Amino acid sequence: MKIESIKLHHISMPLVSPFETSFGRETNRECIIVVLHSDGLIGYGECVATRDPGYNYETTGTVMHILKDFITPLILGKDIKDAANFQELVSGIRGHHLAKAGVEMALWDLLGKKAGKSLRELLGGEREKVEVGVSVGIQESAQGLMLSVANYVRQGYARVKIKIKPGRDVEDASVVRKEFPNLRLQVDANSAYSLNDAKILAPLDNMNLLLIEQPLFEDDIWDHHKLQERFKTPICLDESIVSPRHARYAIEMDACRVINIKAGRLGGLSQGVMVHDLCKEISLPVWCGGMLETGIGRASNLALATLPNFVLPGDISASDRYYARDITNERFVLNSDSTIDVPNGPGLGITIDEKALKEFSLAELSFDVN
Ligand code: OSB
Ligand code: MG
Repeated sequence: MKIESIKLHHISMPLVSPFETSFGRETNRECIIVVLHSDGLIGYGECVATRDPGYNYETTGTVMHILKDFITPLILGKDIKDAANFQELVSGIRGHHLAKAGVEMALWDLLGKKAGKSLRELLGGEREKVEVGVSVGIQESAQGLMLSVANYVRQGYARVKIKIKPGRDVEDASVVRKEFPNLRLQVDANSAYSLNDAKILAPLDNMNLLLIEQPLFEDDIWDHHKLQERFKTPICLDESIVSPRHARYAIEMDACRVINIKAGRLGGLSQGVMVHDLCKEISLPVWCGGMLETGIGRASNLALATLPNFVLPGDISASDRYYARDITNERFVLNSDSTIDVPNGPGLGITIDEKALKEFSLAELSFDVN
């Protein structure tokens, strides 16, 4: 596909409610939307970097910089065959996975539209709908958290993840567990603990949690091994797994028993599929993580989560859990069995609400072949 033009939209969308994690609180979600033109077709992608470098070192600012000054010159006017070809072209750029993944997503959308196939079909996914859960941010109090969880359970979410941080961990989890003894429940610390202070997490091991996500620093795969040794609950890595190699390291070190796959963090859907395949070989369960995506990224996550080894529910909630207004015309809704239908139109299977995109726009950049 010859890339004839590239458009970058830096947008900010109001969340229906603030989302608080161990690294901060977001009331608006910023991200970068990538638009590629080729042969009369338009491909859309989403770079999931946020305004602040809290989850990852990348930000909407660094993504704009890397896309404008490094990725665009490498791909504009080029004929790109597939995702592997794209990865080869950008292989000289170290890191900046969130930036690369947004472009790769737009390329997949184009490839699907050209072939008349959905992204699910291109990736080889099997299911028409995927099991999902909801990720609940840190609330004012443990009681407030319980009420928030109750509200999501009432809506039909059969799996709930709660965010934890030092001072808001064991009690929060135990209040929720008491109220919902049979709920599929998991926690996510977003790297808020060191191996030393992880002692305080010990009671979590007796709360029948599905998993404990990323308790330690992102570059601490070895310490996660030490922690996993002491816990019967599976440790799940998110931030630590930035490439298929890191997935292999974590597996070889027995640093986790579950992996959260995010195409953004891994540098693209193609890398997400590689981690999936690696884990499938040894029956290590994976699930699809989320980054409060717009309808674009949500469609991509749903397609990825149709691969067979996504055996745990993903952080892919219904559109109304995040945004009153989205930039896609399609809105994703929760089915009564805690699943969401996977789009089956060509590519990502979504269309853009241009008016919304414009209204949420903070800045825009365009690059054309002459
Ligand atoms: O760690 O999984 C995470 C959101 C932003 C950054 C990191 C994370 C999250 C979530 C939200 O947990 C998942 C979602 O999109 O619903
Ligand atoms: Mg996480």
